[in-house]
Amino acid sequence: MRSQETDRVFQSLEEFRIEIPSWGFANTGTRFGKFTQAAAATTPEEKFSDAGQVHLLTGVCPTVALHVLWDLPEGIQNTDKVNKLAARYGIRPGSINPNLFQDQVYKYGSFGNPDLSIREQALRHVKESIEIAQHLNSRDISLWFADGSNYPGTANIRQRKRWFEEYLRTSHAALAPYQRMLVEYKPFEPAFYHTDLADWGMSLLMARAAGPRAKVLVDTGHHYLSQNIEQIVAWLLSENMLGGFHFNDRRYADDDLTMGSIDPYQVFRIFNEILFFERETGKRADIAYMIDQSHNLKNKIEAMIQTVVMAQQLYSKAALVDHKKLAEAQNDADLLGAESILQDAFATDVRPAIQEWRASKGMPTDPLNAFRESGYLLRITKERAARSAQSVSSYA
Ligand code: LRH
Ligand code: MN
Repeated sequence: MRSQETDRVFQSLEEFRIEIPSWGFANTGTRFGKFTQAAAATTPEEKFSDAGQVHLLTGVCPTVALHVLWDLPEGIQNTDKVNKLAARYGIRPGSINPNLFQDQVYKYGSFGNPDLSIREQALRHVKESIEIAQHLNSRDISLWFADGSNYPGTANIRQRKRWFEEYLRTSHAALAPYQRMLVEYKPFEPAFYHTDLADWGMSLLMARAAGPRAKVLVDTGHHYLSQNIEQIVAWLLSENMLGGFHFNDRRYADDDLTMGSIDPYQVFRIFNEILFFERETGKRADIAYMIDQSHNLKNKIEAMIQTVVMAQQLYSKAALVDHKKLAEAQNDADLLGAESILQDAFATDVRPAIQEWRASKGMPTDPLNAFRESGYLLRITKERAARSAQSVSSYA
């Protein structure tokens, strides 16, 4: 007979799914360089293969996020191949990420660029990305804009805001009825004076201006250290404008470290606000849980499995919070009572219950260990060593 606690862990794991990023399997670095890994994925097929392994071993990441220029360099023409890869490796295309930051033409911005022809080029890329998503039966178009400026006075911030409203509205009109547009914000980098979509309020206003199927995407690394991210999450839920997350962790800025590696209680507090909202409203929030990390030093597949396992632990800990008792303690201003309800749930070791759940699903109780024993890494290291040795390691 399972304990009530174990039942809650089981129930939470039944509903929790998280999307993994194709770029998490590729060689990535910082401006100081890139330390290449022989086993890194460089082709869309290798990314689907690695993502398929993570889903096979964990069972909870059925979709992989794709970045258009990196995974579909020929655009629409690549969609048949991608659909075949999805079928072969047992993982479906997830959110589609247009790339409006890599091309030289975007030096002074994309939708915010003073040059009309470049704004129009950016719009064509977003529209093609929406069509690609339709060919892949993907629901979410995940938009992040590097647009901004590096020096005071060099940008008309209000004019750029009007252009963003216009082009996001036009993009929204191209969405199919089942699709959504997720608008991500970031306070700085690569722009270091102003960023056009710098915080949750700006993304919320832009999403509202774009249309009813536009929501806000919260990348946990895109906040100043002193910001209360779970309060932003609570407000976006209350406004019915929370569309999804890019989970990662950081000590300083947008470090894109593995989720829960620095501040696991932060993620727990976010999940707690979401489950509290769902318990209070009695309805599931329509949220895309996604990972957005760059694994510069850790083995990329192991880091991804570690992240999915950590996400399951933090989500099921949050599921142990008794929200009825919490609401009573809050109403009674019982500070210690309310606080300890969260701390007790967070301190609960849910790993035995999670392993029991995996066993009940016929999945390996320890996915990371199962991966290490699978021999997959050895095989791909041999297969890929020659190619990845060619990839450049220096930034400049
Ligand atoms: C920008 C960002 C965005 C992605 C990129 C890989 O910092 O978070 O979501 O497109 O990382
Ligand atoms: Mn992101």
